[in-house]
Amino acid sequence: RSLSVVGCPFSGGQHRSGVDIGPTTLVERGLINEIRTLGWDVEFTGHQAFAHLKPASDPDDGKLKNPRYVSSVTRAVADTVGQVCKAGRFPLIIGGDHSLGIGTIVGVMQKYPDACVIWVDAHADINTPETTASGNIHGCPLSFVTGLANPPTESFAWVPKCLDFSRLAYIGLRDVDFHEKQFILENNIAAFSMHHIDKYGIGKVVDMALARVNPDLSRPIHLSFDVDGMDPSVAPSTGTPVRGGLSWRESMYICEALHETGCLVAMDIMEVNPSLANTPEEAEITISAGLSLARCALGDTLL
Ligand code: DIR
Ligand code: MN
Ligand code: MN
Ligand code: MN
Repeated sequence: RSLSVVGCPFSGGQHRSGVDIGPTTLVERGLINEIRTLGWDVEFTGHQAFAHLKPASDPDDGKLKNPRYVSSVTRAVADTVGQVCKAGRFPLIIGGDHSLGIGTIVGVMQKYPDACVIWVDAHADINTPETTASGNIHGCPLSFVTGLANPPTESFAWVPKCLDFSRLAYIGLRDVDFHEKQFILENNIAAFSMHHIDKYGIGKVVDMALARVNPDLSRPIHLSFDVDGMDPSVAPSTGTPVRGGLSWRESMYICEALHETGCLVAMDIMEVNPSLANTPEEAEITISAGLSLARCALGDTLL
């Protein structure tokens, strides 16, 4: 069991600075050792360097903000993640904002073209360049990789359509834009909101999500975890917190249950932004949450 930590200090997919110190902080707080303790052979050779990819000028592409920078960075991340997967290693990608999901999904699909994606998030992140109200690309990655917007725009012409709607499941949704709801319904995407978690409990919801996208556990699983899927009481230091989210245990349960399938091949931990904390305790609990999500997905057991 070998794993590479891919640290992605990047904030260009949204407007709040500081999410780029998420990965550096997680590593400073002991991420690498915690994973080694679980028995993994961990490779970490420093965070990805993106500064040289930043263009001198990056005017909006339609509504999209920082299009060239986000495109170059996510393309580089796709290459790195693809190489890690092809080397038979598990990529643990730590962000950074969720536009990085473009790169992580494209990279994972290079090695595992039939993988399914479990997207844990308060948001659906499936706006197109036309429907985005914010212009922030972290609200768009799933429209790019599913081909809903294909090609997304000139600046993202390199992005392949690599994820079928039938292989995508959401857990934790509670702040979904009007057009995103239409896309989810029209394309019959498996979507489990907080309402479903209240109604059925998290155990049943994970089972139902897997029944939709991986019924006989024959497909590899890529878990993309946006920490704003968690309730702000347990993950407050993030750019777009939304009330009424996953509890600490519900969040950890998702990771444990996906680990138990034996199908997990990649994981993203995104949108940790320690600089947005109002108090040191807020940063502390959010970082602890990120570390704990990683441990639970990588085989830490309660007993
Ligand atoms: C909103 C917010 N749907 C947008 N998305 C966020 O900007 O497209 N995603 N915050 O994480
Ligand atoms: Mn997200
Ligand atoms: Mn989100
Ligand atoms: Mn949204």
